[in-house]
Amino acid sequence: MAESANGKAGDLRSTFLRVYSDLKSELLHDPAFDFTEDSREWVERMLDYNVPKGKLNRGLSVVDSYKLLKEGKELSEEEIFLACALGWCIEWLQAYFLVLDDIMDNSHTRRGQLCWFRLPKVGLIAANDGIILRNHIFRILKNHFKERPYYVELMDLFNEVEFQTASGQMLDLITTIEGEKDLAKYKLPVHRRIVEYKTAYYSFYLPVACALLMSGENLDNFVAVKDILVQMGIYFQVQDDYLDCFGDPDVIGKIGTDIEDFKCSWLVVQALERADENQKKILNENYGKLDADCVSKVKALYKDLNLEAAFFEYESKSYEQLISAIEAQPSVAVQEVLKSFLGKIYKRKK
Ligand code: GPP
Ligand code: MG
Ligand code: MG
Ligand code: MG
Repeated sequence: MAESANGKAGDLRSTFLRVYSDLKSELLHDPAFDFTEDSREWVERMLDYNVPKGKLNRGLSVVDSYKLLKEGKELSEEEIFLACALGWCIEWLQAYFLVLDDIMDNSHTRRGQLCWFRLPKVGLIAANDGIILRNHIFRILKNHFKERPYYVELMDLFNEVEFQTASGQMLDLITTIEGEKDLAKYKLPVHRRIVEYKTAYYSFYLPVACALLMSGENLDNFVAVKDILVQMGIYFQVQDDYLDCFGDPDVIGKIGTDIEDFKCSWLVVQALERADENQKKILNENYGKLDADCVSKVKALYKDLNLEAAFFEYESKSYEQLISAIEAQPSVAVQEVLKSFLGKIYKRKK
């Protein structure tokens, strides 16, 4: 296993997927619970549906980052397994967030299939499945990291990041409360705060922080790295907001709901900055309505205001700023970790 995973990217992916099967099998035979046949089948189906179907960027980044921090040294089979297991903990965290986020956002599809809660047999059982997914993270950590010197740090990291994400999600949700909807609140700093917390910490800081802990580093010494990763996470969520409206659902695997949901999306913030009084009126009348005609009017306005061009400009500017911040980092290995991460998301279409 070590040989192939030290080699090409395709091999790493298959190694990573093998570790998924190992972890799943352990969880399905967890001695802390006396599984019935039905419950074991439920969990297996729920995991296969929700955990390994994404791009796996976050999870694979733990392994990539760990390798780069080891500066070309061959990794042992055990190190590869552990880095993959930590990567999977992040994929489990992501599955947990997405299962619940899709209920909260009233979404229809995710990763090219119906949202889990939309399956007739599932419904609100999905809420408990989210809790199970969350608990699996700590089962995996306990099974594989309990004897490691960084075990407590690792648990603390997952807890802190989960708290930040749930708090960001709260900000995202409370801006859309029925009866209090007010587009005048939607300014760039409000958007920035939401996306920093709901996306950046778990998607960008967490994978690198996991790799750093595994390498024996103290996270307190990486505040500047954290700051760059948070900036990258904000850029990533702006892309997500853009793709929600302008992406191809067949490519991104989900149908956007931000307009219907009255979300404080980067696009609506930009539209409000550029709109004249008449265009503001169109937004006020049509944004946040569960009606295809209203959604079309908002999308037509986004086109009139040339938000696609505004996004491309934001994208190049963010890229340049990130590259110069990365190149100011003293460690070349750290620079490589950050550049590899940025390379995976720059100009993404999904
Ligand atoms: C992305 O928001 C943020 C999350 C998935 C975090 C959810 C956090 C919870 C505590 C449930 P989004 O709604 O824009 O994502 P997407 O476009 O993928 O639905
Ligand atoms: Mg959401
Ligand atoms: Mg969502
Ligand atoms: Mg989105």
